[in-house]
Amino acid sequence: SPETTSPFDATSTGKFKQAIFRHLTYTLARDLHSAQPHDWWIATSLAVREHILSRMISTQAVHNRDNVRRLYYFSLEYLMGRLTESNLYNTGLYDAAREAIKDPDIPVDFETILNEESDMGLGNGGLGRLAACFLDSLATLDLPAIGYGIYYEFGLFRQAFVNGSQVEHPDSWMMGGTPWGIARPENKVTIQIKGRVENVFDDRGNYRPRWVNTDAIIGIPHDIPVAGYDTNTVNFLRLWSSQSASEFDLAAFNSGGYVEAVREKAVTETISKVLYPNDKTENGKELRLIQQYFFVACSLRDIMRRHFRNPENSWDNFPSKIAIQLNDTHPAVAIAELMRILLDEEEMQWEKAWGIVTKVFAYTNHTLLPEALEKWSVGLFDRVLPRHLQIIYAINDRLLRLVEARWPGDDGKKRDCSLIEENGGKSVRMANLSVVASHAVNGVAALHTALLKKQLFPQYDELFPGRFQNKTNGITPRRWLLDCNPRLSKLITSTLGTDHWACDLDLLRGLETHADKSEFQKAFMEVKRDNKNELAAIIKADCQIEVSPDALFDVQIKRLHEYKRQHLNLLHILALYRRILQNPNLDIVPRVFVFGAKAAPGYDLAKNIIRAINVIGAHINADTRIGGKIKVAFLPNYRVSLAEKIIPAADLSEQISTAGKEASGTGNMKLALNGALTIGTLDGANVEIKEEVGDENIFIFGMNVDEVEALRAKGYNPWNYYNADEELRAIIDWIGSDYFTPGEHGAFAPLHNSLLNGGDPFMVLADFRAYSDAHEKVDALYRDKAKWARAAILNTARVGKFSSDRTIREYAKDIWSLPAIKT
Ligand code: 26R
Repeated sequence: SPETTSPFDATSTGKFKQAIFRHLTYTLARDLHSAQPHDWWIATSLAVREHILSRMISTQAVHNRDNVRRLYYFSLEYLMGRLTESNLYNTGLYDAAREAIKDPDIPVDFETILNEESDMGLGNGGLGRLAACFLDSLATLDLPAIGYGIYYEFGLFRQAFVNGSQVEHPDSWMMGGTPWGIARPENKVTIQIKGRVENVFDDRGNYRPRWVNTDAIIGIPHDIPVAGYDTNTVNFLRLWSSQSASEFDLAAFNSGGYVEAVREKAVTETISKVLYPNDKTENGKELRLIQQYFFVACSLRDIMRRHFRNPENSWDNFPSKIAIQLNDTHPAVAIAELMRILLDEEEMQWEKAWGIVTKVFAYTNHTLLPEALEKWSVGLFDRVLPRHLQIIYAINDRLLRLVEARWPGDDGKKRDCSLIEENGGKSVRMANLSVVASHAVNGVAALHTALLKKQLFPQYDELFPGRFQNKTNGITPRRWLLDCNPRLSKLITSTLGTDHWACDLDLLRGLETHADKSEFQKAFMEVKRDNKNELAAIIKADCQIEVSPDALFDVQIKRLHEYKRQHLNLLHILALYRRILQNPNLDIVPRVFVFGAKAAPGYDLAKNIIRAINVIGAHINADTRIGGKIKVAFLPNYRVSLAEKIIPAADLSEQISTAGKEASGTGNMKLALNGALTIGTLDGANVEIKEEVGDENIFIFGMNVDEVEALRAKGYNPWNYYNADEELRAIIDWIGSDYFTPGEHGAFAPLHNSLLNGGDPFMVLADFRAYSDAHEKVDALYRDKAKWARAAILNTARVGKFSSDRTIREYAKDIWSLPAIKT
């Protein structure tokens, strides 16, 4: 039974304790009495790190000795969250550590110690968190893999609210040192940027361009170990920080320009300073392109060093040993860099070089939104990477010849396929480059992949049949159930009689037979209630709002974006508020609306929506006339560690994007796994969640993709909905008035305007009535405690498909051909 299989006896607890004290004294040079909670966190982390590092060394020794095929995941973002707790769980040392810390000489409790850790927030949202879940699954499945990215000194900004408005603060997550990043200066590399190309021909008349007058940048790797769950495999994430290669500019130095010389050096070092906080396109920002090139150039050098240090290896077996996955187009310049190395440095023939490149690379697309597709103006590209631009043009020439052969004389097809967009100024389309140079291109949910083929890249789907495939996203069940929801985990383990579900999530289907048992329903909902009480305490502390665990916790947590439609949620809140004011005896289920969302700093409408939710929420919370029937809590600084508190406490999961706009979503999976019911559109992975949990256990509403398209084609006019719906009209007028912001006219004008005169691009008004009706069904079901409990249980029981283990197995089989290596 699970109770007796725990390997953590007094010995391991004792050893763990010794390790903590040893690190406190000999690594941190701290004395027992002066040690701060932060020191205890570092000492605890170093105690578990020892175990992880010895496994990492042996894993890597086997991978290197056996010259195994590896996957290299290239991503500008990794949203890792906290590492100490998940590493304790994955290594099986959690119980030992918790017991060790009960020692009377340790004056802080376990939770306080774990709370000392800053999130490693090196990502914006879905794409970055997906990369982190994938690393966990890769290691857990014993797949040889290395993640590559940037060691940003500042991750995604910390969010505060001032008068309801978002203000950004720097996230100095490294301050005070992190035990998880291991600098490897011995593996530093030097890369080149800028300069110009000299067109030289060799004796035989071959074009031998020379890239000259470049600036040199040094990359220093920092390794974050990634320990699999319940296995010896430890992979790592290698993140680069930039350093100036040139010593101080001596001329400036000697002429008294000391400060100027040092500043010059500092510019290079800004490359790895900060994560760009946008999830819409960052076109035209030179530093962003330099970040992308810096990290892929360093990573390719590192891959080559590893490959060629084995004398058996050559370029001929390079593609059989190396698979590179591009996490969106952000690292796509790697394609041009590998071509440059092969053509210019290795003097390889084009066809051979191109053969290697296309075998090595595969590309994942994460968005269909046109404003998030990366494009670089040819002028900027030429300034930063002149030789790479030439190579992209050369790829394009060959591509257009292929297109001409396939569709003779068809200029439209050429325009669609070209890597260069010619709209006034020319720009490089990074998505097109990625599709053309990859042997596999995947979308992240079935619907998304279908739209990718049909809407975004029909020309390439015809030109390269079979290249596009689907890989529905997943989440790691370790962090998103086992670690974050210990109460539910314990209940599941005792009910199933095994804890193996954490690496075989389909086992949760075994809960189905318990879904109708009132005993189990009671236990399941008690877990939920305890989790809601915990979240209520956080809401009290962070928002100064009292909420009751009897209320339905209605949760929307994700980046703030028009297409995600937080403003649709707000309209519903206003409708409820108005209905209660009109009828104070209205019998509704009390609700707490929980929000968590950061807006890109330059995204004014998103910021206005945040302010509207905060200000209107505060007004509602303070209105004694409504007897606390609805409360609105917008938790500041949404991040991974906060998600881990919110998700286990959620009753209802808001997944309400305009159909066709959310590629997949992964929060939807986390919430369903933790027993929240979804209210959502037929968008992204919601479609597949519905298929798994069954129509009765999800609230689907609104237009589907075809209906959205038909309405758009017909000519969408939000005024029609405004005029036809009395309640909707009253609410929108409310937003447009200064009712919630006395004396401050037009406070929500950007929001108000986007819904009406701005044309309501995401069709909020069109879906409002269906959304409101769906919420009435939610209300009705929630009143029936047994029925709700049953549906919640069935959500947990039936979403095993969305384990990132399943996703990674599919990538390993269909894209990477990557065998597992048990070490
Ligand atoms: C160009 C740059 C500024 C940029 C564009 C877009 C930077 C970041 C993004 C974020 C996008 C690509 C993203 O996070 N997409 C999300 O990926 C998730 C994982 O696949 C999906 O679940 C989610 O639906 C999608 O929005």
